[in-house]
Amino acid sequence: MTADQTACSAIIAEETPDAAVISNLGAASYHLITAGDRERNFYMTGHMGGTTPMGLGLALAIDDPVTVIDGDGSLLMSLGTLSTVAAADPANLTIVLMDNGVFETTGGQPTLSSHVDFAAVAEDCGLAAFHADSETEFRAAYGEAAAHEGPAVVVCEVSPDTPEDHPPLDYSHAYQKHRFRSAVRE
Ligand SMILES: Cc1ncc(C[n+]2csc(CCOP(=O)(O)OP(=O)(O)O)c2C)c(N)n1
Ligand SMILES: [Mg+2]
Repeated sequence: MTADQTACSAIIAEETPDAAVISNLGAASYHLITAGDRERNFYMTGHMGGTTPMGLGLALAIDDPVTVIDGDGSLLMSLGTLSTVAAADPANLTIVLMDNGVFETTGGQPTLSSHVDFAAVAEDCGLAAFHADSETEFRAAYGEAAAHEGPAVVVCEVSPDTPEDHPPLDYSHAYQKHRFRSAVRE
């Protein structure tokens, strides 16, 4: 079974309305904006492997909850970040890994995600880890992860979608940076 990524993105805003949410480039951002644009959303653009590191930096800088929505291909590019997150131990950071098994944004080429047990890797790094493969499971797992007293990872199995089904982001980088920075400083 797999969860609907747009529905899970909406659940994040419902369960943690105050959270600053940083979404991976491409599909994760398209799903998040389809679920509902918020000033506290930051849509990563351009590079893979930087979403969780950026979330870690933000979580260390602010007291509000911070949620990262990462992709399997992108997290595999910076898997060591999980050990850095565990060492830094920010209680306000939740990492959601939307695992669709492919590089959805660039056309669905397979990643090596089926070779990796992300929850086990996170736990080996010292993080709490949860798993979900339906919207109902995701709501429960995300709620537990966000309430957890240390950083936590939620691995959510989702079906690949077609990026063309989602509207493109219509923001300049500069606009987005200023909007997000103002929102998290309030
Ligand atoms: C360093 C780097 N390599 C390749 C790309 C091209 N690229 C953009 S998104 C993407 C796929 C990302 O896959 P994943 O993290 O699994 O997210 P999904 O698209 O499946 O949501 C690729 C290969 C890039 N932007 N940066
Ligand atoms: Mg993927």
